Amino acid sequence: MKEYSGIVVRSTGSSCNVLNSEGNVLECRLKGNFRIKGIRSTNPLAVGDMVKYIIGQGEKVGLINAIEPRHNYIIRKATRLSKQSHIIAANIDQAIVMVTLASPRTSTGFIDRFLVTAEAYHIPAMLIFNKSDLINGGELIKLNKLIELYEGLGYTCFRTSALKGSGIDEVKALLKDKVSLISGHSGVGKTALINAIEPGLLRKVGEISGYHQKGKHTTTFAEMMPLSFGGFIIDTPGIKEFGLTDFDKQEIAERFPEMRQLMHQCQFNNCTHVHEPGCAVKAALAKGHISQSRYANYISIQNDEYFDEADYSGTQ
Ligand SMILES: Nc1nc2c(ncn2[C@@H]2O[C@H](COP(=O)(O)OP(=O)(O)O)[C@@H](O)[C@H]2O)c(=O)[nH]1
Ligand SMILES: [Mg+2]
Ligand SMILES: [Zn+2]
Repeated sequence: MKEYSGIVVRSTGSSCNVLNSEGNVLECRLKGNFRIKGIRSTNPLAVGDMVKYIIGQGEKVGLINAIEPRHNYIIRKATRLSKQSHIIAANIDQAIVMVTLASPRTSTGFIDRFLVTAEAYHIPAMLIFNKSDLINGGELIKLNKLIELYEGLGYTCFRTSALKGSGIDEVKALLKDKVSLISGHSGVGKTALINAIEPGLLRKVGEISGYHQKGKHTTTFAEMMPLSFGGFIIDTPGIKEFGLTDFDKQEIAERFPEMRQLMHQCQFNNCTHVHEPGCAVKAALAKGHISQSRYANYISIQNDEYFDEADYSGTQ
């Protein structure tokens, strides 16, 4: 039997959809009790996985017999206390967080948790500030300051209005030939953006997946969509938190680029940058070289319930 290769574009656990090199999508199942070494996951396959499969003459469903090694993947714990995790997506080139200062307003806490997680996975991250058509006056000043802050930290920022079509070409250039994960609160405009980038894409994907979307995704599974101009976009509907990774508390400061630069100058090498004397991070904060909101979110992330569990490090 001939072997084919393809990329997983939808995975529901028991079966998945694979896009093959001819551009066709077909349903595949995993062979037997296939296990990937070292990963305790509720779903052995995730969108973005490159697979090999065989399919019998006249058969409708393919059989996956190999998964290419992942160059990265992002996970979510099945539950907070669970040792098992759910793989959201694999082989991601960049992670985009879509935010807005209009409604539903995105907090910097949400933004910074997203960025910290992307840093932990070494996935380049960028921000899209959507609904720019609704921002003016004092809010525009706040938006400019936020963009200045994040650009200054090395995160590319885009301003878009998915509704009016502004900033869309810049986003298309960003997405071209890359696998991009897009995340953000429900209602910020992810669907509107995808529609602006490629009209009809969501409908097409919906038809292939065999479910009908009445303007809204009802699924909680990540969906990977091929872009006609090259590249893939992964929408993560229903996935509230991008984070919950397997890194521990001591690593958090390293995931803040502005702290990473300074932390080696602290008097104590196990400095938590909270109350210790001779802390280079606190000194930079006092001088205004580190933003108040970034520092506050660093403290807040340190206090996240997630990190109270002693049991997490090393488990996936
Ligand atoms: N004014 C304005 N409204 C927008 C914009 N983008 C999306 N919306 C509206 O915001 C609502 C939620 O958008 P949707 O794309 O469904 O958000 P999603 O949940 O992130 O996919 C819809 O009513 C959109 O029409 C924008 O740039 N400007
Ligand atoms: Mg949506
Ligand atoms: Zn310190």
